[in-house]
Amino acid sequence: MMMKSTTAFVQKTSALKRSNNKKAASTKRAAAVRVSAASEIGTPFSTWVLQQEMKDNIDNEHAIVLQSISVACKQIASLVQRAGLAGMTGLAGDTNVQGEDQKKLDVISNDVFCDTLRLSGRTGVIASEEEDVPVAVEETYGGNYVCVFDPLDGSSNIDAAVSTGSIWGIYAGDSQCVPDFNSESPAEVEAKCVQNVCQPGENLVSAGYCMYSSSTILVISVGDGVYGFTLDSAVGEFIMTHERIQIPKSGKIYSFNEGNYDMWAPGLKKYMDSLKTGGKETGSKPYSARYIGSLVGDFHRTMLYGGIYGYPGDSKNPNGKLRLLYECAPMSFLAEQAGGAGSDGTGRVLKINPEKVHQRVPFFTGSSEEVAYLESFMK
Ligand code: FBP
Repeated sequence: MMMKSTTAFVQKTSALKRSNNKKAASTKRAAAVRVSAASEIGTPFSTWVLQQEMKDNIDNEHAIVLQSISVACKQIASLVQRAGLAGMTGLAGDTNVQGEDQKKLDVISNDVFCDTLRLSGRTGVIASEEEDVPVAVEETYGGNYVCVFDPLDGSSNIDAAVSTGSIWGIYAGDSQCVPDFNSESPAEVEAKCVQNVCQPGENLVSAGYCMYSSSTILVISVGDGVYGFTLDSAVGEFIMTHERIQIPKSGKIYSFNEGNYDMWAPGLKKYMDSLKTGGKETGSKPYSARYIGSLVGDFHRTMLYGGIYGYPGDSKNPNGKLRLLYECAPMSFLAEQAGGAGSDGTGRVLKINPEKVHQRVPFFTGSSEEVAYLESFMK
């Protein structure tokens, strides 16, 4: 009897234990599901874009423009990867409006971006680093979004297969300023296009870049945090790998072309010298220098590791080298959305009102404390 009741008791408790374990396991699974539901890592880009629309961060027209840009980036990623194999390295034989020798891939990437944006039917005006003037899109079915872009940044690195990238910014079109092809002269249409694109960065409704490197990574913000998507070539889709990126508040990495040091202003030279003795914590370990020579590559590393990237003005180029509209403003939008900063040395780049489409500005971006420290030498 005793035995029987003990066995029964043991069986009962182990059954109880089993069911408790089962319950515990299912609670854990439920928790895991909840966690995975909370974390968006693994979300395909196209799904994320639809989710932004459901959150009213963007409208359907804007969603279509973003999807189109992701397609253009996939095409450029494949072109860049095959450049050496397909004879697409070297010069195209022309110069762009900046007087720079165009690389073959500069021209091809520009065509890819222009065609994809035009055929999306949702852009009204597009402006590119490789186009002299902004172009009014005739195939617009709606949306009138304005897209400014650098189709292939860091072109000096292409032939060496070092990181390059595409950069873009999107503005809402100026409804008072829609070009009318029927009644307006080409000059009037062009003037309206320039007015549409020459908007301060704080008017941006979204911005992003795509880095072509050991991985192809698309980084974007629609004004509600910064997200990163890595191209999974097996499925041909960008998959979320970086969620709500936050730039570390400070970081001991600087990224400047110090070859221009002698042409810099005394304040900037003093700043650069201070980094070699620990910067704001004098006597601490010196900053490390990292410079790929491609804004997208240097910016992406700065987003993840912290530190500062800078392209100052100097005695030869008082406004530096980088273009406000399609390099500095989009990157400043992303930096600020990630808790960092984008400055011209004295104030926010996003506040600057562009006077010309290809206007250059001195540019400093990265960790908020590092940019503030630099600015303290520039005022
Ligand atoms: P483009 O390649 O689009 O003209 O961009 C300018 C750029 O290549 C940046 O990507 C880079 O940070 C910088 O110029 C490098 O300039 P430098 O060779 O003078 O250091």
